[in-house]
Amino acid sequence: MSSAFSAIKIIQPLPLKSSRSSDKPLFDPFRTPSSFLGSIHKFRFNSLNNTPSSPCHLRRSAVVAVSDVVKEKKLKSNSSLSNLLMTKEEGLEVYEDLILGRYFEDMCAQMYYRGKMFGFVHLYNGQEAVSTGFIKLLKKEDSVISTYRDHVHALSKGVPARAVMSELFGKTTGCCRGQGGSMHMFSKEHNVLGGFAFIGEGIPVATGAAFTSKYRREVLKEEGCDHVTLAFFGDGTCNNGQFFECLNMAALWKLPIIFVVENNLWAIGMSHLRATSDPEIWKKGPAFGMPGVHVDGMDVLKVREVAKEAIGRARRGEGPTLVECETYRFRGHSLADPDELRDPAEKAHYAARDPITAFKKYMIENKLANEAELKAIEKKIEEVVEEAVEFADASPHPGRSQLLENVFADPKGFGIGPDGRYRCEDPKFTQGTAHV
Ligand SMILES: Cc1ncc(C[n+]2csc(CCOP(=O)(O)OP(=O)(O)O)c2C)c(N)n1
Ligand SMILES: [Mg+2]
Repeated sequence: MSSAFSAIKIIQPLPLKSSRSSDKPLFDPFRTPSSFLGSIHKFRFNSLNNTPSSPCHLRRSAVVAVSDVVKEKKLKSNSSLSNLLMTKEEGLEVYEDLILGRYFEDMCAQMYYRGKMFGFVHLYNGQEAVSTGFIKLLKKEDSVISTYRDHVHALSKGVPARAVMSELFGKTTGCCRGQGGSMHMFSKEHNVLGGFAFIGEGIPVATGAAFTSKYRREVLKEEGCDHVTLAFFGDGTCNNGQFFECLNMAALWKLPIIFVVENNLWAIGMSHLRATSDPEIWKKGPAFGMPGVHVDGMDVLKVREVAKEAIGRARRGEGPTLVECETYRFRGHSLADPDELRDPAEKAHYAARDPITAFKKYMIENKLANEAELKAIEKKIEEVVEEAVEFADASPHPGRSQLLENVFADPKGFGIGPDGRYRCEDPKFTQGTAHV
């Protein structure tokens, strides 16, 4: 099979030549007209409400097909099973993971409004094709780093639904023993190296994880160590310095990392088109010497094709890739957000492109599954999510002594008193009488 990357929007770094040279590079990204986001020059911003006129229309007019390989296969897919993008087993696994992400988040909304969760809770509805498309291709040893919108990344990577739900409930059986909560999913066992509440904070951690893989393989001579790291973050985060610093380091050291940008067009209430000098994020890859790829993030088949190629490159030691997935969140920024800023027409436009509905259609039309098989998966996941809630609800709260655990490397003098006991166990602790 020819490389999907050869056909997708990918630009290799320019040769180092003077712009005055008559010997021009064949493919100059700065000269290639892009239909992405429509023509940026046509935008008219309404200064009162911070919304570009018809952003979804302008943006969607430009979704770039991921690859001719994908298109060709899709066209032929009715005629022969061998032309399909995935096997029946893979398709069922993908469908199950998409459904798990959606049902889990819907349940979180219910539990949040019933007062079972604390703090901010950011849901992933609408963006499932990105998590599933990438993470289901990973090995257990590969790492995933996320943001505060992290539940579904953890689930795709195999953290049990009950451990994620318990974490959200703040219970000891949670994947961080209830100490992390919604924005800080972590599982050493599954190599989920954290959700991070400060935007951009996870990118250097991911870069470090990728450096570890390379160091183990090349310096410690662990030949089997071909582990790959995925860093997930949003469009708004791409205007932070850590993003640029890490692109530089990853390209310089050819690290096995994929920077996965989930461009959902909004950073809380700030439109991406209004906040970013050049909204085509993928272009920043070639600027640092790595491929930049742009994919329709509402289509799990396309995301998966791009992911395969990027993960393969990283595993072969060919270095990092920047992938911009155009996606959309179906709910407000967090469950505390009334979501009044976004245009209802924009929301309806993306709702009609629901990645789960589209994939279900693909499975049925291509006879990869019938309605009954998919229904059975939905029923099974419903039970998994319900069981996760029951488990979380029945689990114990952490003891008071856990409050100061993992806060100080050596808690003596801070969390632990001269008697060797945690100060927070002293009944007077909260009255401000304990000596610290
Ligand atoms: C360093 C830092 N600055 C500001 C914030 C406040 N903040 C929380 S979410 C957010 C927007 C991020 O948008 P994006 O990266 O597009 O992610 P999305 O929420 O769309 O998934 C901001 C600015 C923060 N968490 N961290
Ligand atoms: Mg965003």
